[in-house]
Amino acid sequence: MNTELQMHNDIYCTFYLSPPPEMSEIKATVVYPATEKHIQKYLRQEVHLIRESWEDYKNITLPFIQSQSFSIQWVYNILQKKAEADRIVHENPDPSNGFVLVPDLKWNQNQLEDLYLIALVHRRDIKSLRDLTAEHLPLLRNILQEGKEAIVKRFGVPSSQLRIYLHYQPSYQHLHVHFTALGYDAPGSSVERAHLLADVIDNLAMDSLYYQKRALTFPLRADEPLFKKFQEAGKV
Ligand code: G7M
Repeated sequence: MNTELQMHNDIYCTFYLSPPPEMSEIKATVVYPATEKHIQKYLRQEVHLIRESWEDYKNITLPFIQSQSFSIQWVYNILQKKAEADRIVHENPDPSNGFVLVPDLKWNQNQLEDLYLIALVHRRDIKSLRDLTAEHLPLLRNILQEGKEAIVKRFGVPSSQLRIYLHYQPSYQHLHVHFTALGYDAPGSSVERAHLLADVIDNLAMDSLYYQKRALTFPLRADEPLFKKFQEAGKV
């Protein structure tokens, strides 16, 4: 490796390093054609927290989601084995309580430090955390149990080193669960977005309507149309 000293002071040095080509590979994700929403998603923006009551969900968020057409074709492609079929780590084929576990788009699978998989449910009628009731407990328990087992079997990572959670709001309105290495500060794993699956299961077991009662907090970028809807309703 080529090294060039930039600064030296006592026991502190900084260097410029030029790794050889075989060590400087860059993984690039291409979205083509990208919608305006994709472009906004990857731009740095001012972010605000929204505190969404159940009424806000019904009156503002849900109508907005229903008016949008952010495609989830990639999810259906995975579920129907039209894409990423060779990447499937585990599948429970049951139509109501089954799911597919695949490596997330963000993980190149070269190292376990940033392990990232995603479980996509087979049923198509659950948009997000807000739709979950005790009826979905068997499905959620399957994801938690079988997901952990599949990951330790395939990658040797024990469940005590996994962060297993849902996003609220998710980017894609088809229920999915994130599995990331605990030591990896994965994007979207912060408190304002991540809900641990084990906690979701406990909450639903205590109260079937838990997620149809409580307020949920989530971040929105200032230029997002949903943020404008909350602004218009005087909620921010
Ligand atoms: O919870 P949220 O909707 O924000 O997360 C969606 C997750 O799906 C992200 O972690 C994405 O990286 C992942 N993802 C998105 N796409 C378009 C794909 C895809 O085509 N394949 C796979 N395997 N993961 C994806």
